[in-house]
Amino acid sequence: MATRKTPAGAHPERRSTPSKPDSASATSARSTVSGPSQSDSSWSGDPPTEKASATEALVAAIPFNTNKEHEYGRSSAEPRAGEHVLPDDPRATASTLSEDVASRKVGAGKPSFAASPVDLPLDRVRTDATGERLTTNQGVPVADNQHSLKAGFRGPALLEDFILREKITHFDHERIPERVVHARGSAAHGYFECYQPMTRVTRASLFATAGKRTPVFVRFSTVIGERGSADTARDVRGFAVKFYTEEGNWDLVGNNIPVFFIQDAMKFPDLIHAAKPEQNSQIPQASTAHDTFWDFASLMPESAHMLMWVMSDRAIPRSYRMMQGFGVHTFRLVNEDGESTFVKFHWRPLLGTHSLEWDEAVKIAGADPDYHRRDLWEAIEAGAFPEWELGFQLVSEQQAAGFSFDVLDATKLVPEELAPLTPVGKLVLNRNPDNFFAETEQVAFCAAHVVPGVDFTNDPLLAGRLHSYIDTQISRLGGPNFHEIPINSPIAPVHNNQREGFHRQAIHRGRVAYEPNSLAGGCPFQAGMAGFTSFREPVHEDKVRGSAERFGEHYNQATLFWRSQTDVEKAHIVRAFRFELTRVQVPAVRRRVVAMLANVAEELAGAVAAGLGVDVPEPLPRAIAKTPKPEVEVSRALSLFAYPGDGGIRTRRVAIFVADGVDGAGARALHAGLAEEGAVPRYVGARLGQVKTADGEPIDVEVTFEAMPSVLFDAAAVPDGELAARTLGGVVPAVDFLEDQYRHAKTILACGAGAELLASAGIRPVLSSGRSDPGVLVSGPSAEQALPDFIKAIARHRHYEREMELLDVLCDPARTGIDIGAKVGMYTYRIRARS
Ligand code: HDE
Repeated sequence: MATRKTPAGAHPERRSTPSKPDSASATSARSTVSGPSQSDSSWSGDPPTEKASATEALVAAIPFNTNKEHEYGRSSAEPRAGEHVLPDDPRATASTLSEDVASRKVGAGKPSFAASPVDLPLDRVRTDATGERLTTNQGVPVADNQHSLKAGFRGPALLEDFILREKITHFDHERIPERVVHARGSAAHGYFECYQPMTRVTRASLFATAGKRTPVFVRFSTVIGERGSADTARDVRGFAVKFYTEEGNWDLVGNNIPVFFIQDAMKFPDLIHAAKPEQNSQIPQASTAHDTFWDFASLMPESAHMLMWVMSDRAIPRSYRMMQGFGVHTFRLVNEDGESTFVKFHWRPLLGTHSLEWDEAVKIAGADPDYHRRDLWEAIEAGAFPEWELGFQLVSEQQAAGFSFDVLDATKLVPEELAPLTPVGKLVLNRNPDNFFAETEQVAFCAAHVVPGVDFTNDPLLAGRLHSYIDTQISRLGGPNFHEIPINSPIAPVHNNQREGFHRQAIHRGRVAYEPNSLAGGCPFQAGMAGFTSFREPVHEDKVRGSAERFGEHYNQATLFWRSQTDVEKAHIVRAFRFELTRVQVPAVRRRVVAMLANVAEELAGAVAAGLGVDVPEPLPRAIAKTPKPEVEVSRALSLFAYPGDGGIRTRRVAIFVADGVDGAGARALHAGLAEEGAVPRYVGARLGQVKTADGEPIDVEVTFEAMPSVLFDAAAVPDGELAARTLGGVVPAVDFLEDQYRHAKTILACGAGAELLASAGIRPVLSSGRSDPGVLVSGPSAEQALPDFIKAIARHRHYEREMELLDVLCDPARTGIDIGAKVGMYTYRIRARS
């Protein structure tokens, strides 16, 4: 390796010594909460392992700050160059392992140390400081980054110190306003691949040919919480996709719930003011469980349908990767002939739709507030790229006119029984951002960003959004040129006569900035029919403020949603309403909500009322006299269990309990077998360090029961080993861990003597009905033999029989007439392992 010339007294440039990738670093990129303390066992590596290993080597190469002793006294006036080491493997200093996933938006993607600017928007602005010296923003090398300029060692600091002032000034202005809604979010790059030409219905270029790939940037978010709030709050999730198409950017700015609270943009500021922390106290953070929200919601009965979704487990997803996305509004697709079809956009995750338990979500908010952010990041780093399928629900204008509801009303969905989904392509997220601020924070989505072939409808909620998004970026991103921020800039060329404004990047050549012109040969010229043309919808009515009659029916689809839920989902909805309304302080508000629910379903209102200690009041009066008969009574697609996914256990986190005396071969077999299936196994113990196994080969504990409690795992295994089981039986966090695994309906395996630990936690492999619990596996001592059944059980995600003790309810969403109130009442007792 060539060594750079270094000034006298400075450190010669060094390179970190590569170390053999080891088991210690093997899972660190896949589960970033903790890593083991030892790194001396052998392991055949893979990219995440190698990156972790290279990072370890780089850090170990600088064991302490060798400059510190030169920063005081006379010698400090002649600063030494900072000690620095070049990584042996460039991935050690890379932001993300997924950097080497190339894409048209992000370029070749390799961490580039040679300055080779390319035209593509993001690679052009990527910088990497590996091996570089520190400079000011003007590129002036900084000799000393420790001290301000002073008149004498003990003298006053000097105003002349432009280096200090530049550094502090920049720091003072680091923050920008957070998004007024959807402030908390996480994002990733990827691509959309078209399955089949959809030219019959749209001229949009991304749907033109099978196999065509369009780069995307996708941001997921919660709505109400601030930028630093916990990921697992009960809330709607944003699902915003920016397609960088050849004909400009298309932003499909959707949610994980297919309907919305309100019908008209006029009410959006009211809705958000009611849901955000209250005006006087700024309490509560990231929660709708307070007076102002429910006061507003119960005075706005059109919110009933959305409230059902938000009180369901949809609002506490297990992962961004395991939730659906919806465009919510009815849009139009327009083909080459100018013909239009109504469309609803649906994203379906390949991993299926899965959610957390409420008690789990609450505990995760403390154990790992970045739970969803970390989950997305880790999956992409590990190469387990999340995927969704895009489906079109196509409806003709004539068909829509015959529906009992109005497709322009965003509080209504189109049941799949009326219009099935046509799969049109897949979305794959395969690269993490390099820099959160530059990409995830500065990305600016806008519901008005459409491309030729996609158009709007007269949905009055959508109309307000077409204005709002650009407007809000102007204050959030500091001016009208936010489209030039690299993450926002299209890969399609941009030419127009818009000029100047804060932070202009483009240097427009020539003297002409108007059209028509002849001095620039008429350029840029309007595209005519090749450009975006609005669908020629005839409009001939009075100018009014008001709504169509069909908008006045508020409950049919809330009832449809309720009826389409399984018993366990219904019980969770009831619990959520009870929780939220218990937090409401004004009894009259609670009563009004129950009166609203009385219009949705009697059993729902009854069960909620019982939890609040009130009788069910008279139902709220309806806004329209005659309720239209709905076309569909039950829609299977509305149950969370309708899409269990592909049945794999990829990226599922599994705890393997270890302590001295554990069956080492069994623990290792579980670790290896689960990793092979793409799961993320971790050795969990009472402290970091090694445990002595029964076969003498030690195991490195990767994380402790306290650092990563049960709620951060999808399943747990206790290998054989009498001494280990006895020891762990006395470790309170280990016993608590198993109790929570049980309580949250997760899979638990105990091999051989490991069953003793289950007994310490009061866990039995049978349900109280006497049937065996499919999620509690008690096997013989051989972990290897137990592994296949363990994997199958984890793939079921949860074993809700434990809650409901009704095996068949999951298969029979049409079931009705069950006394949910009684079930919910019993829930607390039944689910406890020790009862
Ligand atoms: Fe938004 N919404 N919204 N919204 N919305 C914003 O735009 C707004 C609505 C959605 O990851 C803001 O850039 C109005 C429905 C997502 O950056 C703002 C109305 C749906 C995101 C705004 C709605 C959404 C936003 C705040 C009613 C589902 C996050 C910052 C008329 C279809 C995008 C920003 C990201 C963000 C306004 C209703 C989805 C203020 C006025 C319905 C996913 O412009």
